[in-house]
Amino acid sequence: MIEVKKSCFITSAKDLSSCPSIGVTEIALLGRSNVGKSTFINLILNHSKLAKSSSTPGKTQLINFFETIWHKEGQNFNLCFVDLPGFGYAKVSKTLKEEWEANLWDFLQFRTSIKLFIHLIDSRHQNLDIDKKVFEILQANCRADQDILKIYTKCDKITSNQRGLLEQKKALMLSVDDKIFKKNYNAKERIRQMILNRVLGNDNL
Ligand SMILES: Nc1nc2c(ncn2[C@@H]2O[C@H](COP(=O)(O)OP(=O)(O)OP(=O)(O)O)[C@@H](O)[C@H]2O)c(=O)[nH]1
Ligand SMILES: [Mg+2]
Repeated sequence: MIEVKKSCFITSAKDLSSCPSIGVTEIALLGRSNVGKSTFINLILNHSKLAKSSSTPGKTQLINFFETIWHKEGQNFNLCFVDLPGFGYAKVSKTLKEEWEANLWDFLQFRTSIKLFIHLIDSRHQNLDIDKKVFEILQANCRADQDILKIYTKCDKITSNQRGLLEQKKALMLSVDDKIFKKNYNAKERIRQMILNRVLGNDNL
């Protein structure tokens, strides 16, 4: 089991130049606005309100950094989760959207401490063009020391048959409600384990 020993908010930044200096291994959360990125951080870090989530899309407007220490088999792992504003949020002005998207790609391209991109997909809408496009761009731009992980969110909103299909495909699933999963399916532990495997594969922490 992975134990989450400590988690805290570090800072917010509006663009690449105002980000904190590069330190520990970073994991960036990507996905459409409202897909559950901030909620994901709270669930995975066992914290109810570390990242601010909201039912109103467009809640996260800055790049937010959260550091954590995970413990497994006598070893500590220092990680930093980066909560990003969602893409595809329709209600902001075109100029603001373009400005933010340029900032986002700048950040993703030049923030070399990011070792893992977690691409969150709403389990109810698994094949949206915007997600396909983002995944393609990530794949095309991923460096050799970086990896991508797809995770399906809001799995309480799909049927158990649909969850079964995702499980057959070995997809990672998450939900605010753990009880919807079968007894032997520990969603958070699976995800933490996969995150650690991916970053350890890329980086000698
Ligand atoms: N039913 C259900 N609701 C969820 C789940 N995860 C997140 N939500 C809800 O979805 C809404 C959006 O969640 P956020 O975590 O704020 O989403 P976000 O991707 O950070 O959104 P932006 O910051 O706007 O890009 C909130 O009302 C959450 O409570 C889930 O697993 N199940
Ligand atoms: Mg958010």
